[in-house]
Amino acid sequence: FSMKDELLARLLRAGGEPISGQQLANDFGVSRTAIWKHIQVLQEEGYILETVKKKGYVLKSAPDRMDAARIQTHLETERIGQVIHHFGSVDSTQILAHGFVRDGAADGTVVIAEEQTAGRGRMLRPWESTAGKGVWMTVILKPDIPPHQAPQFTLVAAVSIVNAMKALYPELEPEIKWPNDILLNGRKCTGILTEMVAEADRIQALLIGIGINVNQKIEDFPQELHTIATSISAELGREVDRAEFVAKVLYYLESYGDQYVKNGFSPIKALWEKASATIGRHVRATTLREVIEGVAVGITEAGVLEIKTASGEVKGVYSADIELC
Ligand code: BTX
Repeated sequence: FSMKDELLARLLRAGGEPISGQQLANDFGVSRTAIWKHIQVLQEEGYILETVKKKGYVLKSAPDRMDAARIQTHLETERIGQVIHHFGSVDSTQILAHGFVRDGAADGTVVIAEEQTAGRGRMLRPWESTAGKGVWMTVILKPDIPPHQAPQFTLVAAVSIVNAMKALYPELEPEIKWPNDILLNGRKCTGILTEMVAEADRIQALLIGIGINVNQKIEDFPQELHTIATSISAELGREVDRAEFVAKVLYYLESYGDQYVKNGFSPIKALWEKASATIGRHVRATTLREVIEGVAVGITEAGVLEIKTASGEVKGVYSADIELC
């Protein structure tokens, strides 16, 4: 971790008590001036720090940011999030994550940004990623499963996010729209984009891209999203701590991801169906080849959506846009 992160972690742990510059300098093996420089960087980022004479630095207040040290104070995982690369503004965490994978990133590495200027959804659609308001992250996983089992990780991620929302904000009733949307009161607040780097028979890495609208007001979204998008805070009526929320998402992602790899898809499938807004509904599925209308009857062990058409035929859909009719 960077020295800035270590310093921030120390200040957070001190819980409002001063820490002396000399002490920090000794512990990090650097000069007091070096410490002072990092304190200045934190101040520029919005952390309010006070210098108490003869005693040292005190952290008075922290802005809503997702610095590694902030997420890690809440983290309950063994692997996911042990390495976090946090950025201010990037084009897309997904693009950066591919670079980290090429450089041999460890299983569980998280790439997270305050803002994305070229966030993307499926089929290269744009993903709106307002600065400082959402969770824009890519989690790099290296599960020991064959490539054909990778798509189910989108559903594992969806179940994880739903459970993180329910654990922290029990007032919310998140629902999953197959395969990768999470809705609050019928509006989209989350998108998931799973990409894979693989050889013929083994996964080298999964890149689970997660975009969650957290603290936006409806006016913060561009006009075309006003009627279809929402955020956690718009539904709750208050702002929330994004770092705490990210830690909870990572916790469930590790626990359900491990469960999937160990015990197969059945337990996840049950959780998914419980949170589903799709099953039992009349849907219109637009795939690259055709439009299928009917009642969504369930998902298979492979995560495929099954739709029963008017003629009684059950069709499996691997990838599509779903409209709930
Ligand atoms: P998707 O293709 O299902 O959804 C994209 C569509 O959703 C857009 O065409 C637009 O209509 C709508 N949309 C765009 N932005 C938002 C938003 N903020 N809230 C609600 N609706 C929106 C979903 O693709 C997958 C999104 C993954 C995003 C993450 S963020 C971290 C990572 N980096 C990156 O570039 N992508 C992923």
